[in-house]
Amino acid sequence: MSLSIHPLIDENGIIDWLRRGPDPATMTRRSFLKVAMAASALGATGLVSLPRPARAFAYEPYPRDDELQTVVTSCAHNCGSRHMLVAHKKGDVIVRLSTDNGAYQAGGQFGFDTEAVPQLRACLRGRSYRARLYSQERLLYPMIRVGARGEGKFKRASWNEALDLVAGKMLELKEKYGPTAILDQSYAGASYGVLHKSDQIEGLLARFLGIFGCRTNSWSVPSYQGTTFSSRTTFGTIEDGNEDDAFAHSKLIIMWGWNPAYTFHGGNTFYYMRLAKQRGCKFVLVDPQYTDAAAAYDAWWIPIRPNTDAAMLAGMAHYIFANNLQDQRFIDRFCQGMDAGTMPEWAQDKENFRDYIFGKYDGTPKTPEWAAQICGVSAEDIKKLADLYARTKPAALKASWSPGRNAYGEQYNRMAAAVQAMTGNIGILGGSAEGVGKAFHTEAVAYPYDDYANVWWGSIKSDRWAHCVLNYPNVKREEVGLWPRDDELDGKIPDIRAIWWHGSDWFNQLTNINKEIEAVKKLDFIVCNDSTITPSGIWADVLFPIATHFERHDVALPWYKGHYYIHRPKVIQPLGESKTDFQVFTELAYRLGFGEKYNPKATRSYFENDDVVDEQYLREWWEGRVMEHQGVTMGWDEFKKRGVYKFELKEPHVAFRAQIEKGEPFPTYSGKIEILSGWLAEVKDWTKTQYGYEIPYIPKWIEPWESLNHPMTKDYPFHLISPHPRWRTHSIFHNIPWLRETYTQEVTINAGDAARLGIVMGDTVELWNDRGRVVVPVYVTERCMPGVLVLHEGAWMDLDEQSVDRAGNPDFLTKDDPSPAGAFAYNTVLCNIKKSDLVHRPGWDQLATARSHIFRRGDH
Ligand SMILES: Nc1nc2c(c(=O)[nH]1)N[C@H]1C(S)=C(S)[C@@H](COP(=O)(O)OP(=O)(O)OC[C@H]3O[C@@H](n4cnc5c(=O)[nH]c(N)nc54)[C@H](O)[C@@H]3O)O[C@H]1N2
Ligand SMILES: Nc1nc2c(c(=O)[nH]1)N[C@H]1C(S)=C(S)[C@@H](COP(=O)(O)OP(=O)(O)OC[C@H]3O[C@@H](n4cnc5c(=O)[nH]c(N)nc54)[C@H](O)[C@@H]3O)O[C@H]1N2
Ligand code: SF4
Ligand SMILES: [Mo]
Repeated sequence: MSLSIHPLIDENGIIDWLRRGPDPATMTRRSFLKVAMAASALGATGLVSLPRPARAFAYEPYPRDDELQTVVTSCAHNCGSRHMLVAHKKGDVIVRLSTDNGAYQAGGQFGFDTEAVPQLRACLRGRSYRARLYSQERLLYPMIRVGARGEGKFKRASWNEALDLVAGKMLELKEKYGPTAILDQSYAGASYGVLHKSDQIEGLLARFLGIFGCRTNSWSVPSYQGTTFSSRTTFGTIEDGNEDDAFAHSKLIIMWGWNPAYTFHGGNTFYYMRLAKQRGCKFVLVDPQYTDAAAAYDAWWIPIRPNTDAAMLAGMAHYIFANNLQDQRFIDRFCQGMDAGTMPEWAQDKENFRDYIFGKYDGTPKTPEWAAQICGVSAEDIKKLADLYARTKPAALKASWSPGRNAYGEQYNRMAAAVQAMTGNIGILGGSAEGVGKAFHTEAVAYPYDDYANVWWGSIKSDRWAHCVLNYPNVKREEVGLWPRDDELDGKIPDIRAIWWHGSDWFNQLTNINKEIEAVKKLDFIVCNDSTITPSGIWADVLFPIATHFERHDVALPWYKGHYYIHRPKVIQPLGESKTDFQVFTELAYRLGFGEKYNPKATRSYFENDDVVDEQYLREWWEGRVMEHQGVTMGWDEFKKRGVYKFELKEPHVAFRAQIEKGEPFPTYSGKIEILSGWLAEVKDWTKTQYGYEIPYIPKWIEPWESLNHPMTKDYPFHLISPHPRWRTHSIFHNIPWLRETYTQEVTINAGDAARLGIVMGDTVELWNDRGRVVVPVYVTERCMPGVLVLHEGAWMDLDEQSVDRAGNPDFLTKDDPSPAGAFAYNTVLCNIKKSDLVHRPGWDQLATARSHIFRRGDH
């Protein structure tokens, strides 16, 4: 069997991605083998042949290391980190993957691994990458939909046919519906390379559609829009992060909605936190669930009702002020609006934070007792934590993004920043101002990034696209978070007729999928660029097969934290007929008449050979930016030989060190940490801003639209949160059998709640609310607080005839209502749960089996 013929294709050249065989849940081993044999027999008959056969196949006889060639590269993707992968290949086949061993960097040798220059060792996802590279779900040639949209039936097409179809449709859509007809849903699937970049702002698609003249932009970021809003407003920048190694110097680390054992934020976070532990650091976790990170560091767990964090932080602020534990010198020097003494001249009639906390304006002092009623944390614990934090120096309150993925997420992050500032833990080693937490500044773009980049004619909150499509033209600008313009298009609701997915599986990953399904039916055209079929791709009209980062030339960037670059050569030739996104957009640009403008270093032959041009872009970037701006003396050729460049910093990078130590201004309007925000205080008409709704100019507690304190708990008594999975990068890796063997998509419930509902470990349950219904196995534990359910994001949706999702994707239950600062309210969800007879399927990519839960069943 060879990948030159897709093993799942039928005699008419049609792949039916969704109907690949019997249900694994009901399949015996015997019937499974029969299906597997039938599938390989079909592949072997060779009904369709390719012009250029792809010779790669993963399971050739296993060669020894001395027969293999070693190539340094890295993972890509939006996974929370960036580690080295070392490909060991024979001919054009990767037969093994390993990782950093200290020997690849300049001056390093095998085993080299220091606090200043640690190894970049891959996690289990990275190490299983070969299974993704050579998976059955790889797209090997362009495909055009043949069945109904979403039915999953596609037919193979030639590149010429597919490109012509797309170029023709683009012209037609722009002509008929104007410059907002195509919605750009490019996202971070490939953001962390410098050349082959997918991204809402710096990405290849944004510039392509921008030059073409038809693009609606999606401006809000699922990860942390509330948090970015807070960081920009309070500190004037999202670069409020320390590098990982700074954690090793903390005496107290408060993991606030942060589980670095699962959800990576940086490449070596765990290592540095362990060093802190060894040096006597105390750990606290504020989270509805007792996480593995808390277990690893023996943290004091404070279970909190989801989305009530801003209230608890306000209660802490009250305790600190009331006991005069604040760092008043720091406040007086660096803060605006923390108290009456730090109010600027122009704001004498405005509220200040301290008086808000003491209840001067609304008659409600935000005491620990007041907070306790809201968060379910005792007043004693709130005081104890506030006392510990205020008296321990240096202390890192790491306010992660998840609690900010909430209806008023920006208030949580602004409140956390106020508490970080009042204790003087900003700009000092071992403290923390995070927030977004972006740390070391890398040079991030190697392709033309100019006046044409990120041009748009309409720009909306990303989670409001379905609302926009379904209600067009009767939509108010604030409902979709329309970004203001200074031309005649201002206020014009985009007439969205098409979507383009590039580096995103957004149909599976945004909120309220059932509403998206309604909206997608109204669209004229959908294109998906991806290297595998995805749950989004199933709904596309055209699938462009994209070469993975093993099959193209690039340089990898760290993810928010990390100070290094990893070379990513073309390790193997692209599988099947796949091309890079840059090749696809360049060729389309030629067909639409702006090829040279789009890719100025290329000629049209780029579609056949990208090597020379990509090398030119990368060399120019290295020599002109990295060497020029970052003091690197290693040349491009030497970097390529090594595969990695690690910066060695004189001291750990700490955000705002210069502001605190040297008195440089913060990059805000006032030059101070803006607890009272000057620009927020000035807004007159919120509907004319992209936010649409009022945002208070000091941090405040605002009740979210769904929570355990809401009357809706009568029908939906559980608060669902959906953190990020350890075993996947969102939806990526969901189809990897090796990883599936280690976990199952399951919902976590408190043991007391489960007992009350007659649910035991391993039962199949259904979760539902007004928006949708999903089926999953259940995990029963004392480690989750009562009233809370935990279901990880990213499972590949798998609908039955009644629109029930058998795979357990939480985004059938999440809500797409507009949150003022643009936060995605993924964690603001009420639902109910019961034992179910419905079938759970780990996913329609059913070769991947998930069996681990079977062995954990309560009755075994
Ligand atoms: N319920 C719930 N839902 C959530 C979240 C949550 O907390 N709860 N979190 C949200 C967050 S923070 C995020 S960031 C989103 C992530 O949402 P997505 O970005 O949609 O998620 P991924 O699964 O990473 O999908 C990226 C896709 O890009 C593809 N890709 C990778 N490299 C390339 C490339 O070079 N070219 C092309 N064309 N494609 C490529 C991958 O194959 C993959 O299909 O999910 C969000 N969804
Ligand atoms: N393994 C892995 N790592 C990843 C990713 C991935 O997909 N897989 N994705 C990356 C991306 S794109 C992002 S955006 C980041 C996300 O990073 P985070 O936002 O930090 O991560 P989450 O996993 O959503 O949530 C972390 C913790 O917050 C808790 N939590 C949820 N809601 C609340 C709440 O209301 N209050 C409190 N106090 N705690 C709450 C959860 O129980 C969980 O333990 O992770 C990155 N890292
Ligand atoms: S954390 Fe990310 S970059 Fe690192 S090995 Fe895992 S998937 Fe790859
Ligand atoms: Mo994210």
